[in-house]
Amino acid sequence: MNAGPVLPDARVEFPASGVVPAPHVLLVDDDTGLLGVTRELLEDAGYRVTAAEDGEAAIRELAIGGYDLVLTDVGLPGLGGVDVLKAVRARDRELPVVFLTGSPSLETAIDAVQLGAQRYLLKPVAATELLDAVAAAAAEGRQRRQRPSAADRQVDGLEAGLTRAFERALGSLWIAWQPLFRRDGSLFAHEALLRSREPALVRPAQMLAAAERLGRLGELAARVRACTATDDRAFASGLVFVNLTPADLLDPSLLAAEAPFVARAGSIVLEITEQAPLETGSRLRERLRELRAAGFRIALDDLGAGHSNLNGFAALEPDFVKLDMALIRDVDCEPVKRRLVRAMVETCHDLGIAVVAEGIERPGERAVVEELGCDLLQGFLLARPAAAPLAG
Ligand code: G
Ligand code: MN
Repeated sequence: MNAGPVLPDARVEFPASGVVPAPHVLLVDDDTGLLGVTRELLEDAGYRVTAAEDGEAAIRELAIGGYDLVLTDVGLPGLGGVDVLKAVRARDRELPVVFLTGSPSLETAIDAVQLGAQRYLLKPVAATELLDAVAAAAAEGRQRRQRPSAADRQVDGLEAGLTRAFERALGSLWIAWQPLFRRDGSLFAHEALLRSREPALVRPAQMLAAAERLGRLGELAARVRACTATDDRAFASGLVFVNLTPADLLDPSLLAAEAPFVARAGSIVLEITEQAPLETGSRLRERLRELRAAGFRIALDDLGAGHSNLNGFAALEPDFVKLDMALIRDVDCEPVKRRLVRAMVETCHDLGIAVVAEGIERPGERAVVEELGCDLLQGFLLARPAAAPLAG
């Protein structure tokens, strides 16, 4: 560690303090003579410098933080420059590090490159070369800091991938139609069910989750309504049930005069599911009045599912109640479910509400819901959702 840097005659100019502070350099060298000369060189060039005489002192300084650049000798006693670089990288992926060595080895050079050291300088180094390397590393570091971090970029990348998948799903959206039958077996209506051809978001729940994450639930719902309302086939054979969230219910575009959905209102039943608590104030009452005036009918969906409660009965005053498939499943074998369905049907009929039994899969379930007075039947046993609605 002989010849120190030759003093330069040019100064690096930094903006006046108060705007951008001068870069703060952590300078690490066990050769105190060289440390002093280099420090003076950097300070004269406008840098703030803190000196450390060994790796341990350097790591303590790094823990305190506030550095813009590290300039370190490689051959330190004890912890070496590579250890200092590892300590830097453990806390900061972007902090620039410049290595200085009197005895270069392939091993430390490889470590330095792998750990992202910006420069590898050989002693003796000319003052201008040192200052150029430090200035370039500081500028690079500043630039990297202004770019989003690796983690931010990763999140942005996932978000962009999700956006692309969601848009492909919207573009390939289609409606599956599942019939609802009267007890005598005649066709009464179809439920419109969201589907897409995008492999990453095939399940409707995945598509809804993506829309929620991207803040595009309203857009998705509007697309479902448009696709539903423009398919004449289902309307030719009866009513059409469409799923809405409580938020969709308040969406102004639902009643937009030019929407094909509104033109069909007299044939549409809005199924409201209580995944999110229903707002029960005057705003909802007023909205329901408007929707009914336009011709829509209202169904309370998924009654008896874990997330629903009985609040919707009073808040919506529905025309239809759909008993959730959780309640229908094994209703022929579970006396408690049978009692619950009986009580629900009785209450609904008292209030003039028609009851739909959803998710019927077995003949035993069908027999019991019919016996208990359910008015309408839906489920895989009767018909699976399909690309084409049944003809009336
Ligand atoms: O929450 P909602 O009731 O709108 O859910 C309808 C969903 O239930 C649709 O995705 C439809 O495919 C599904 N479904 C309809 N009938 C049955 C059934 O008999 N069994 C099961 N497991 N799912 C059904
Ligand atoms: Mn439904």
